[in-house]
Amino acid sequence: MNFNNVSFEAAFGTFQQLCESTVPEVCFSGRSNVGKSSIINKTLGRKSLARVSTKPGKTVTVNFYKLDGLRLVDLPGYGYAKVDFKERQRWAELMEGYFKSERNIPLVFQLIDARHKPSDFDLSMLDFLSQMDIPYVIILTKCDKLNKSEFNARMQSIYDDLGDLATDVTIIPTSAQNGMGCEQIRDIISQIHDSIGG
Ligand SMILES: Nc1nc2c(ncn2[C@@H]2O[C@H](COP(=O)(O)OP(=O)(O)O)[C@@H](O)[C@H]2O)c(=O)[nH]1
Ligand SMILES: [Mg+2]
Repeated sequence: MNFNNVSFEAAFGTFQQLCESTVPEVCFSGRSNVGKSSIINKTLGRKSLARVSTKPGKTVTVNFYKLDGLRLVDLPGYGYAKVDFKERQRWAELMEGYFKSERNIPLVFQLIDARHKPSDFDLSMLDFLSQMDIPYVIILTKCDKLNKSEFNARMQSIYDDLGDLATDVTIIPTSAQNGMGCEQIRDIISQIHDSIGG
């Protein structure tokens, strides 16, 4: 698979605007500021394909990237405290609309900040994905911010924290700063690419 064959395709602010699901869509989901755009950039070896936010919670859009016969989807972040009710409503409609419109979604990468236990939002997102029967892989972000003992402790407790939601689920510790875990993310995307005969 050719990871250089990537480009921005489109951004959508409402569910009604979403373009058709013509190719398999591999999603990146997680709360605002967790590091979705950063890990997409690092995984693809692009400095600024996906916009890294300086102000969290600003972009409530679904962003599509074309990648060699697949689509990568940067989903809008959730759970940012300062976003008002209307924006939350818009977020919920966009996400519901996205996931419930018969799209071809072979996998969701669910991002969780490695420095903290999964939030209630993270858990309900995983619960939603399991109920929808959408396969997911968990990406722990910003591992460079942990020292060795903090990192080990987090890796020890993450399966307990997630309980049933982590059964048979791959968990990848990553860093968009030093590239940790990005090769494993590329491998998973490659496998999906190969399985569709692209
Ligand atoms: N140290 C460190 N900072 C990160 C990492 N990933 C993201 N960040 C920072 O976290 C902030 C939010 O990142 P962004 O990718 O925009 O998050 P998004 O809202 O989930 O797309 C930015 O300031 C990034 O530079 C990482 O792996 N390590
Ligand atoms: Mg982003």
